[in-house]
Amino acid sequence: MTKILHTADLHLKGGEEQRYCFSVLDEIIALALSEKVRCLVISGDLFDSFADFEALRREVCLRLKPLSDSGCEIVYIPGNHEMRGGPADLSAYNLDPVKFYARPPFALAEAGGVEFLCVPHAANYDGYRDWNIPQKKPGAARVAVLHALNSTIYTGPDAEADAKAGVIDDGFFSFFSIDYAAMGHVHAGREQALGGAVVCYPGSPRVWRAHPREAGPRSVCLIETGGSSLTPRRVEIKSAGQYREYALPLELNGAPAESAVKRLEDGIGSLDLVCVRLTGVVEDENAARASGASLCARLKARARQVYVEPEPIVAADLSSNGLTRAFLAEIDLVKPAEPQGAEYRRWLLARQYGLEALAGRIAGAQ
Ligand SMILES: [Mn+2]
Repeated sequence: MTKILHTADLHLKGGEEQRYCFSVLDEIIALALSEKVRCLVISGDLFDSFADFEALRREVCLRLKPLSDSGCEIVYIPGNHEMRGGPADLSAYNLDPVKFYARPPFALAEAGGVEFLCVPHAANYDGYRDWNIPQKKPGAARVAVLHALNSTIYTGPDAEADAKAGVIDDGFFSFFSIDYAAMGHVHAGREQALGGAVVCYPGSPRVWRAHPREAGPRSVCLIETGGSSLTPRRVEIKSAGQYREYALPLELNGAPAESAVKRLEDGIGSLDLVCVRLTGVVEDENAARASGASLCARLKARARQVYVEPEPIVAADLSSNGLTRAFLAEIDLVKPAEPQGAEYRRWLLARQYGLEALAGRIAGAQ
């Protein structure tokens, strides 16, 4: 039995985020040590850019040294991000004690009875059927290490990165008798059986940016060979925090309801990246903007990073409109006595929708 830890897309970055990035790396290293894994596989985009690769690789190697000293093999291929702003071939770089397989088109390695087919990122992999790769040894497990898009598993737009990744077709996995494909590039995390292999994107182990595809717990994958299946077990990385997105309606006066802000605050962790869209109908755009600024300052005390985007519908003089006044008087009659709970939230939403409809109607009549 050989235990492997698989991660990808850490996107280590200097500057403001460096401390956060390294805390995530340290948690992954601590996990590899405590699980006594034989091999740590890093499937590309370990660094956010070539500049980060240059600036941080020495520090990364230092941090990985104790893991290597414990007998763990560290297998790493470059993704599309390592090459951003740098050379397309990084094979001249020595990342000792990390085994850095950057020479295109592939390298074969072996550790703990597992064969690793390491494929550094390339614009395309069209010629793979001509690669001279021996048959898999009887009884061995074969792991492909790739940073690429597979369109069967991930059908969405290639919006994980600004630069496009090479596409690997389904035939690759059966052609080389792959048992487990340790993939990188898709930050959301996916896995699927394809051509006899379990093809797995662990997803980014940290929150890289404010985007829905970065939502949910961040994790890495633990795999054990020797059993009947190479199904990965996901392990959550706690120091990553989470990406959380909210829509917070503003009142007519441009301020959010205090109870709604409190509820939002209660759901936030100190390591989270939080994005709040301010919605609703307001009479004064400046009041909405001021609320946004003060909410941002307030949430920054609770989270790692906060973005507040005021996007309300602005309808000046809405409350002096006769129809609006009648609507507000009417809906106030059915206001729940308790200013919290599901019933109150439904009432607020109904009031909000009503105001939005009225604002649209008044704008249309002008
Ligand atoms: Mn990538």
